[in-house]
Amino acid sequence: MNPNLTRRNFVSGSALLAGAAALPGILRGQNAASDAPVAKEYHFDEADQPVWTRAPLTPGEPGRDYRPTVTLNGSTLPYRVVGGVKVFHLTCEEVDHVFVPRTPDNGELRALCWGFNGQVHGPTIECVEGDRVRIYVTNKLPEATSLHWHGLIVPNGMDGVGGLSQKAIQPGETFKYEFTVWQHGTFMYHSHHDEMTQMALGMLGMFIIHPREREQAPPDRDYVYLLSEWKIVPGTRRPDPSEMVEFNVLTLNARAFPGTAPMLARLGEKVRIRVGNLSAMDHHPMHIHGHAMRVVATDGGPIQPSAQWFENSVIVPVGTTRTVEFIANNPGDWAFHCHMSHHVMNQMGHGLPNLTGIETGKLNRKARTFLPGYMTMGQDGMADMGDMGMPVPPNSVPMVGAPGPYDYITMGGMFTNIKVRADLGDLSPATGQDFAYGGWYENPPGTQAMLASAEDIRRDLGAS
Ligand SMILES: [Cu+2]
Repeated sequence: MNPNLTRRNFVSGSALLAGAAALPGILRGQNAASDAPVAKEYHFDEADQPVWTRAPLTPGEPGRDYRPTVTLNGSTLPYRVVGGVKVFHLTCEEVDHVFVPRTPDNGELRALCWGFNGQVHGPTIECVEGDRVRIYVTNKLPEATSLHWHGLIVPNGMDGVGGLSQKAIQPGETFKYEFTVWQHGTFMYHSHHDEMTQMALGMLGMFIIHPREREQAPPDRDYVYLLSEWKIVPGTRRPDPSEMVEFNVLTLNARAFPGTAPMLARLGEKVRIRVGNLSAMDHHPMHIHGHAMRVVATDGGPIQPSAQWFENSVIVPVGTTRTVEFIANNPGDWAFHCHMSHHVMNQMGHGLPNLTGIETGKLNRKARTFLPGYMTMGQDGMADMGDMGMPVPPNSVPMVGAPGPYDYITMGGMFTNIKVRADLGDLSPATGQDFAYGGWYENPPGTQAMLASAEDIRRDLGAS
């Protein structure tokens, strides 16, 4: 099939043959014609053959064919080109993974997980529409595995479902996957053998395919996030793969706040955030402050401009990706987080007695007779549980937070921030490999919430 056959030519050339079933595609084509800027959508030419049957193009190159994405707290998988094919190598193995690094303010949280190439989650695979890719998968785990390329339209035998489309990869074996990618967008990869165990232990990664035709308005910043959830009992070293309800470590790229690196944007830049969700059980409404996000793509493909919509919280269901874009036109340190309030806490238990509003004086005195230093917590809310320096078991972090520029930040889990600045100065590098906040935003006079003066209260509220 001719790779240059776009939806638009296809429509104009064979609309009479397309029939009623192709009507949505025709409408999409018309929208593309009027609204211009989306790149060609080869994979919507579904009336003919699956896209993987098309001949590959020469391998796309970073810089020339695309601007690489940034996977904060993670990395991008290196490749080499052999005979016109991009060759990748993933090694499945146990990884001693750090969820929250130690700082002067908090202890470390780490656990023995399963990942790829020494990291959790796996490195982001990045390629270009039309690339031929060959991915070697070496299994150094104690059990068999297989890898599925989520959202990619590949030959059945390359789809990676253990038992269904291939033999499972036994410990010590190396399998070879090879296919041509004729899609673009945000996809994922993950174990598809003993998924409950292997995905719960971290065997996930992102798979980004850039359009072959350079985008007319590419983003200045292109961030990649993978959401996941874990059960790590405080003081233990293994995530519990049998958990199906009470997840207590909620992560962005396998890091929980305060271990998440911030995103950065210069004032006026176009920011793209690609979010995949491979949590076991939970959808996550990802919320941004100070901006509205335009939803531009899912793992099914790009959304035509006329069909895109704005959100402040974009829900990313389990097993999907959502890609959003916005212009960073509002300077500050803006929160970006899951809006489920239990997903922005660390190692929270749901079996706590409700002590909100309880008079604790007598209880504390009595309990201290047999538990020296005992103090009831939670009677005035949970916010103090981080910054009071409450002792936590080894290898665990406070339920909430880290010190912020004004006060303690009472958030954990799936929480980070985006620093929008006219001048990024010497903030922490966008690689995000090191744990550093960089500088905090200083709010200009008159733009800061503050204690009301007695005069304010008298003037506006009457007698105080
Ligand atoms: Cu969530």
